[in-house]
Amino acid sequence: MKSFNKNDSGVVTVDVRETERRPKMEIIPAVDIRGGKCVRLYQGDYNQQTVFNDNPVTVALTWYSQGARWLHIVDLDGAAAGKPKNMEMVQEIMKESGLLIELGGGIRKEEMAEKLLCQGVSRIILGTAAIENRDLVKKLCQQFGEAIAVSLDARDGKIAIHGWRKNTVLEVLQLSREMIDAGVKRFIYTDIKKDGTLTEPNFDMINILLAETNAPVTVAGGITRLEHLRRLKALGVEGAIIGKALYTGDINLGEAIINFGA
Ligand code: AMZ
Repeated sequence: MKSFNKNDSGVVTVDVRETERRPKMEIIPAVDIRGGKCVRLYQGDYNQQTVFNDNPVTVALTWYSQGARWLHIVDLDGAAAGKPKNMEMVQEIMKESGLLIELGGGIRKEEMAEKLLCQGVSRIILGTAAIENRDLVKKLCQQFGEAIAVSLDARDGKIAIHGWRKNTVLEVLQLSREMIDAGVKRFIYTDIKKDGTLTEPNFDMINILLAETNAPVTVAGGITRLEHLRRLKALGVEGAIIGKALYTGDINLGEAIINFGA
């Protein structure tokens, strides 16, 4: 793990605390925040929302107590608005939970990315910026390396941006190749049509993506059973993000971590 700091002269420094590669798959619970609450959407549709808890901090503490090290936070208001909207809540989660945080949703500006990483977010996720601002992606990767993840959020194989409300014609593999060229070190792949559906991950696409890229890939969308985690681990994904299945009880986080996690 690395952490970033800004010194009095405004220079960003890096503190390398731990560098070993982790052979195990990281099991990462997801907290999606909208209007300050912990929600899940169905296929990313803002009109199909379930509120699972009024207080995301309580939820984060629960996942921590069950053995999570990382928390995947999506600021859904931020993804729709184009800038983070739930930062107070994210800061509270960081302060209270001790979890390592990966955060996405509305991170589209250099200053914001830098601020978040210096405030203690361990990894930031860029979605829309990967399509609309390649220079930003390049610059951030040069400066922050593995702390930058690009999300490959795809509907029917094509990347979607702006809170998944805008479709593009770009395919997952095309974007992943272009992002590797831009210096991106890790990806998060989400199949939008699987997300929040409690069905199964898109194993076909995950296979293809893993065969194509050497960069670590974390996957999200549709993970509903321990069997899915077993298969994902066998495929060699870096991480598995679980959302709705944790909230419905389809997957018990502690059990998942003991069996398949870091
Ligand atoms: O559920 C959604 N509609 C949604 C979602 N979960 N829209 C965006 N996102 C997430 C992406 C990524 O982590 O998976 O927001 C992040 C990308 O945000 P942006 O603002 O960089 O495109």
